[in-house]
Amino acid sequence: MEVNNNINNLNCTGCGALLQNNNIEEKGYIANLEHENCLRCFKIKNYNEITDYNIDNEDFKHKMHDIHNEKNVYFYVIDAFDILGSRNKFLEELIQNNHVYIVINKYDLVMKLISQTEILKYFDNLFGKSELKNFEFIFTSSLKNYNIDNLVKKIKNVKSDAYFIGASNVGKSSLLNAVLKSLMLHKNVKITVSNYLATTLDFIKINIGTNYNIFDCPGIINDNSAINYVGKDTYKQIINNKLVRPVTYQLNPNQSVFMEGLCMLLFENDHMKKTDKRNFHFYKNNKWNLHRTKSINWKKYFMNNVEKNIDVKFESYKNMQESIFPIVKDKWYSLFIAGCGWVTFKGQKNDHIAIWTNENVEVQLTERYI
Ligand SMILES: Nc1nc2c(ncn2[C@@H]2O[C@H](COP(=O)(O)OP(=O)(O)OP(=O)(O)O)[C@@H](O)[C@H]2O)c(=O)[nH]1
Ligand SMILES: [Mg+2]
Repeated sequence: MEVNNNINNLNCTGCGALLQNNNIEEKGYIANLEHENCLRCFKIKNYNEITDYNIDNEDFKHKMHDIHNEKNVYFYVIDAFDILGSRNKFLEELIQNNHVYIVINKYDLVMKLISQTEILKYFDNLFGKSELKNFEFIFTSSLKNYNIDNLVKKIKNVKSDAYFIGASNVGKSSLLNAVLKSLMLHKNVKITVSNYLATTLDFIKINIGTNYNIFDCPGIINDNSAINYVGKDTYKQIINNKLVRPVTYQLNPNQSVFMEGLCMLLFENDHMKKTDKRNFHFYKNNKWNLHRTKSINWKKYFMNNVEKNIDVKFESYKNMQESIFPIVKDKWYSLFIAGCGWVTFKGQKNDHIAIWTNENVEVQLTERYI
């Protein structure tokens, strides 16, 4: 019996996986040899239903090393909402000497909240401290078709192969679909996109009629992000696809805010008068509920309320850790929790702000974002 492991070395045009009709459990499975898309892409496109495979980040990193050379141009895509959860140190190191377009995508999520000048200043400062040496920014929204023409211009002008890289779910494939649409080439190729992680499975080569190719790359699953600890049925409650509406809490010293079983903001400040208050502005998925509680009871409250709305999958609550940020200067700050969004507040000298979450979830204090 002939086993058709891989059909003339064709790749699925939706996710890049090598097509095969041997094993339904493996990526690239196709039942009908006339189809261009694998079964998984068909299910995503028609039923928004994802088939999970074991995604090997290490394998992807090796592939990135293999394709990397100093001439490549990179379009490094970042999520304007989840900046910390979408940056990746491995990638930034790898491409540090290349020409990099930092594409701040999903700009629609924040564009009504911050001016172009302010957002540019923030990102300039942030990436000025990174490994990248030769970069420029472009703000886009594939959802609103914002600035896609500008992106197309940049792509047409590259003098080398170009790679769309970044974390999973930042919108790399959606951007390339928008580019193809703007060039009226979308009838030829339509890349599969989804709300879930790890949609694109292998490199997808695109040619728009220039001398060079463009590649859509699989996203890296960032292990610093809280998204890794959320059941996929509740992704929608954490991954943000709508304009963020900040929620403000006025906290007394020794009050805490419970953030849906994923983390807790602790404001324990004995140096303050009991009647003093500070405003905390939470930028998170609008569906995500917050709850204020007394600091004395916070751990008990947390344990009693985990997994109420969001299906949190921390293996053990023993692996929780408190990241404390002592404030040394009176000014505005944004405290990011990877995968979740951020909290903006005006800190005062001697304040202590802390986040309690799983030890693998990265928390970072920066200048005020929004
Ligand atoms: N609000 C908003 N959502 C977007 C935008 N671009 C993409 N999305 C959504 O983000 C999700 C992920 O998009 P994809 O294009 O599949 O992301 P990706 O980076 O290719 O993901 P991987 O293939 O897993 O690496 C989808 O639900 C998109 O609809 C945007 O500009 N704004
Ligand atoms: Mg993709």
